[in-house]
Amino acid sequence: MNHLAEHLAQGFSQTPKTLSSKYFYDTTGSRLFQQIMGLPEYYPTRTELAIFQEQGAAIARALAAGAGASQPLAVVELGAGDGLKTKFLLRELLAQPVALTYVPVDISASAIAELTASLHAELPGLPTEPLAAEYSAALTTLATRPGAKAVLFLGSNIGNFTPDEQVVFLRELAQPLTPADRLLVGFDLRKDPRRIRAAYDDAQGITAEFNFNLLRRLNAEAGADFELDAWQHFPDYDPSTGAMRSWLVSRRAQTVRVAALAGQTFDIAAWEAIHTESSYKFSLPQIAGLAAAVGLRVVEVFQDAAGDFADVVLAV
Ligand code: AVJ
Repeated sequence: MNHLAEHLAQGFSQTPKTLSSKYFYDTTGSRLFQQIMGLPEYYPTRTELAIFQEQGAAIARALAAGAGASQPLAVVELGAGDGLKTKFLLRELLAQPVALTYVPVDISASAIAELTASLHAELPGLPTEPLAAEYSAALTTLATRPGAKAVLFLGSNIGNFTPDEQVVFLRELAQPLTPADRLLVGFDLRKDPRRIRAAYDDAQGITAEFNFNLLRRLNAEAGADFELDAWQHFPDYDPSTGAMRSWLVSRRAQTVRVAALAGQTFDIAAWEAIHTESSYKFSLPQIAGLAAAVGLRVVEVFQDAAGDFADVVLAV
């Protein structure tokens, strides 16, 4: 039994049925997410990019401050993706008086391969140690690698975790850090709920394709027989909790058969919803509370002028 089939069996035994957004990112999914980042409705990427373009030098100084000139600095990025935004920060970090190594970590092997190639071309002087792996592998790197670390967790990837998981994960990230280390976390901030919802419900239907790709992947890799046109992409935002959630809603009663689960079948009721992603939105007091809960101090907060997004430097 493969791990995707196992995940399906586990997620479909829950109420509501659930699939993890980490399985969005096969080659097709990574390409679709790149398209999403360029959509007019999807503001987070270009907003964080603007923060790096306008305040990159100050962010780089804050990240390198603990390392000083005496020890090497490893920039470990969780969920590096195509690295488009990070390249701006890396250029600024290369201007700092510190010996730099970049360790991009991503669950998508194709994204890591493309990123490595583009870094060799665009930043040939930067030693790079790519890792095609889940976040947990990065935690091992953090605990065992000598020298100072700047850990990057950008793009509001943290929003994919539930509030409880956010605390657990940040605590795990903070645990191996020393006073020389820094953590830079990107948070998408609470704003007009209609703007938030529109970012996950674009007019061109790319986000819907991204969501459907999960079913396509289960068909290809777990031998499932999901019929894509029997499903609807449905995003909803709860402004009281900041929970932006994506669902796949079944348009009719249907039965799905999964070859990799020895032909096991799952009955899905008409208009039953499968939860596929959460993208939590944050307030600044909430971010401060999260940092305090895991024993981190807020060193500096960088925001765009409109207050749509925050990049927060944290330290032990
Ligand atoms: C990559 C997890 C930050 O939640 O905004 C974009 C993924 N999902 N559109 C997000 C995503 C639908 C994105 N993250």
